[in-house]
Amino acid sequence: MRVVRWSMRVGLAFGLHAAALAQAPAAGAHRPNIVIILGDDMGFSDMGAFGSEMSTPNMDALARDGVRFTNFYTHATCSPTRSMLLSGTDAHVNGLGNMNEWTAPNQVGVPGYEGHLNARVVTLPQLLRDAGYHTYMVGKWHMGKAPDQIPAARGFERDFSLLDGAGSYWNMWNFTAASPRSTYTEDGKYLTKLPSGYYATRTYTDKLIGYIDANHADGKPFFAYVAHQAPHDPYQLPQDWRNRNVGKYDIGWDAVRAARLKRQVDLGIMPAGTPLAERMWFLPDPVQLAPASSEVIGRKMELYAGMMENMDYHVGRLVQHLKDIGEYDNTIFLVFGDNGAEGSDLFAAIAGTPGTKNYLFAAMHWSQTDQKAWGDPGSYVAYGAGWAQVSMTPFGQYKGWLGEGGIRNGLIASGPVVKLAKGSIGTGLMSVADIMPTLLEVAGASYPHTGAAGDPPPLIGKSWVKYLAGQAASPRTPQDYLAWELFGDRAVRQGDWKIRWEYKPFGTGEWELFNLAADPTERHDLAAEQPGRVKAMTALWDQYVLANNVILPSRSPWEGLVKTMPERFPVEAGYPPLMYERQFVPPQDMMADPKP
Ligand SMILES: [Ca+2]
Repeated sequence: MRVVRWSMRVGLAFGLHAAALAQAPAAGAHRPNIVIILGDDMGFSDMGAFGSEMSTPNMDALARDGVRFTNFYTHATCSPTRSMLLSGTDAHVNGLGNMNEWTAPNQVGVPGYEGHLNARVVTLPQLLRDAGYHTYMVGKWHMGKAPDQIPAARGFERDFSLLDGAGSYWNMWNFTAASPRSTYTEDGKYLTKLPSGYYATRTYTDKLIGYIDANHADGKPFFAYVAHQAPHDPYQLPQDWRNRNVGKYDIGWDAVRAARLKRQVDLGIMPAGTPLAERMWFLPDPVQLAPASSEVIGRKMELYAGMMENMDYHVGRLVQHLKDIGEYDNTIFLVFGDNGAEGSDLFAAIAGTPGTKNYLFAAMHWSQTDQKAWGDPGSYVAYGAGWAQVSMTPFGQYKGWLGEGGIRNGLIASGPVVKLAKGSIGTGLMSVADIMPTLLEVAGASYPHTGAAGDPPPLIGKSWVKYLAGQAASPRTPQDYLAWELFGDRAVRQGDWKIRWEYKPFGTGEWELFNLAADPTERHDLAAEQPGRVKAMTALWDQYVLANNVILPSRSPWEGLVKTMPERFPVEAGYPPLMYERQFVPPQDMMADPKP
């Protein structure tokens, strides 16, 4: 109760004196700081607090001090999620209706598909800054590189940013011949080189701590957007983080996934009796792998674990610093991954065709394939679909797709506005688009009225303030729904129900229907049994398309995939029997030597 009254009071005060805010820092002195920690491609179960075997004590401590949420949704890839986070509007409205990298011919020039965060929207940092917050960003931006599109132009007072979607952790190398160098900005200036001693995760953290300290004396609250590159591939990391899990993953993805699910049930993250989603049909049963293959494949997951553990270490440095300067207790933390874990081979997609310029570029700059040097500059390691499914335990599919494994993520919220029991687990239906209205309410900032021309577009999310205070069972009513479209795949969730349309072979090329309360891992398509419900939910989809100008792409990265992947067959334990047959050993008492 106290928190809500407090924010209403601040909200009123700020509504009345909005223009004077920037000049009145003292008025906001007791408003909480806000830290968003985003893991790039970090999976639902990759934090210890969500069932991981990896060592993430610092994020786990935030979970113990706060609340974990298990029904939180992002979008299926990086830039659409980030655009919704920072604008509170749907990706098809704010410019990321498709990833810039995959804009389809029929989307070129269409408003909402600019490939960067467009000028229609106002951003969270812009409004928080207007409301008297310091606004800091470190890490990956991925929402435009032109001078009017960079973090400094979209509301960040200080920034150290990688503008690309990914890149080396050690230097300015990027992936393609057309874009061979990553672009970075610092405080709105494009960098010619990186600071000495650069390592992405460490440098981002150092920079942020510097920004916080530089302005600490003025007493204004700050908003920090910590958009870590980690644990996105390539897995490049310092030597002393590479060998902390040696041999741990040689047992293969099925065993690790089963152990994670068991821990999730013990922790209360998933209900008892939850079955794992089926192993993706094109992956081998790891029991069948030869020892050398197990070791090589396991090594990739060891490095991924190193990426996670190193990121957690730097999260811990930030948290400790806030404790040291007396700001921890007055800081809200939101920790989550921006989409499902990455199961597609990005490097093969970019550089995999022999004879192309990208292939030549990769051969020159990413040629470090010696396993002992995995993690060094020039090495490219990604863990593939088997481990991505582990990262998304217990769900099916992964980044890029609209199965739960593509869009559902673990969320930790802690700090002053979180009044639910410490260490508890919330199951309300939440969206990344909710974060902007939530934080505006917390900060006492208001969203501008939508004008006659429709700008800025209205916020689509629901504030969490009452929910976090224990005054609502969920931010959403049973009628409210969430919807997604990316690369032509579509989904709607309303209450416990979800419909999903995906390209073959991940989907069926038809609408599927799942009851996520009874079947969280989407094993039972109920569309044929409940045509009425499918019809009602596809009407919501139609509504979503109209409201957000969704243009299904004329070309999709998934088209033709069904022809390039192994066909799907039902999986049945013990079949085919030949794979499970053991060597025949005759009874000892019937053995005899050959006669002369
Ligand atoms: Ca991502």
